[in-house]
Amino acid sequence: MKIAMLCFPTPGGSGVVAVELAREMAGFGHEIHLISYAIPFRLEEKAGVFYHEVPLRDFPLFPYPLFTMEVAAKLVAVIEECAPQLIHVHYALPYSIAALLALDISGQKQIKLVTTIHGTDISTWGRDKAMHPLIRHGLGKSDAVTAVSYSLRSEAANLLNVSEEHISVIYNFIDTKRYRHQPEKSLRIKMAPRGEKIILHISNFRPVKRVPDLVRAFNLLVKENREVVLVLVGDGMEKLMARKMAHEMGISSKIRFLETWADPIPLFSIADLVVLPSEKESFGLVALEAMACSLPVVATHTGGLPEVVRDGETGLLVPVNDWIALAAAMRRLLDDHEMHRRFSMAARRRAEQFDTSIVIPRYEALYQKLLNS
Ligand code: GMT
Repeated sequence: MKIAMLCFPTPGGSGVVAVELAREMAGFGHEIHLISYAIPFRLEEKAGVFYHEVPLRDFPLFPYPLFTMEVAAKLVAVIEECAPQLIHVHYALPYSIAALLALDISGQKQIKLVTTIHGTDISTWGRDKAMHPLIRHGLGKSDAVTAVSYSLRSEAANLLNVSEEHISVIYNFIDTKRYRHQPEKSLRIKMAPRGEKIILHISNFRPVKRVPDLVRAFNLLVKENREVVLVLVGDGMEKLMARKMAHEMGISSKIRFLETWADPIPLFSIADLVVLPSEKESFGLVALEAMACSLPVVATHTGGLPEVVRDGETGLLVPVNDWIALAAAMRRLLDDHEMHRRFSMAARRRAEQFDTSIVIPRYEALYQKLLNS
């Protein structure tokens, strides 16, 4: 098959899923044309994966760039040059609309369109009624729509008043051969020189990630004189706020602020816990990556997280916006060695249920079905 895939290049789950799906499909002998406005995060060279960059032109007359048009124009060019049979867009807006425009312009009616909804394309844009006609149009005109969790599917159906039957759930996936516990002693010593327990958080620090809740919860643990460090990885709007809070609480020396890491496996492998205090998380790819590395998860009971993290088995789920409960869950797992060991093993087993070998064939079957129809 020849497939064109559109995704965002910034560090984030939807781009990671697109890149990994492209790699896996190329591994099965398919030709993948990945389209984005910058080289996607974690994209490595792979035979069968071809990258096409959307040029973002400045136009001094108008303040807002014509992003959707630029994407459509690039897609028209890719359709002409590479003749994909199918377009798979990751994130409903603006990509499904750009793809429909490109298909209309190119006149290639036989090319199929698949849209995968990932999260805030529904939970944020879907709350803005003015955007409903566009999202509904993008999803309604797609030949197939997939959601990364049941929770996201029902949220989309409720918010947009579309039928759940039109949306199939295909969970995000993980290569459990690559993602596994492989600790580096030197990294552990660097992060926690006094043998402290390591609490890890990786995100893009958007308000939806609620990083301040984690800093507050961590502060409670530090004030109990526990030997703990917090490793905060990534960049985004609330990083400065987290630094400021840490400074005011007098706990800066206990927090390591790291830039975005392309390969998180070493960090998952030295940590004792990963924490996702998010307000909303349609799936929580970081939780799955951590579990594959045998790391228990403390997270909020929201969105698709309960579908990934088994509460009381592979992690502990707490209410959103409750840092006292967050601290209590972290405390339980850090103090109870037997529970931690059990959860680590169960986390790995749970992650294996999302292995690429199980999930990728579902995408392949979907593509094949559409091409045969
Ligand atoms: O939709 C977003 O907020 C961005 C998106 C991303 O690109 O990081 O994240 C979403 O998609 C991921 C991959 O499917 C999921 O693992 C994340 O849970 C989801 N984020 C939210 O729902 C906030």
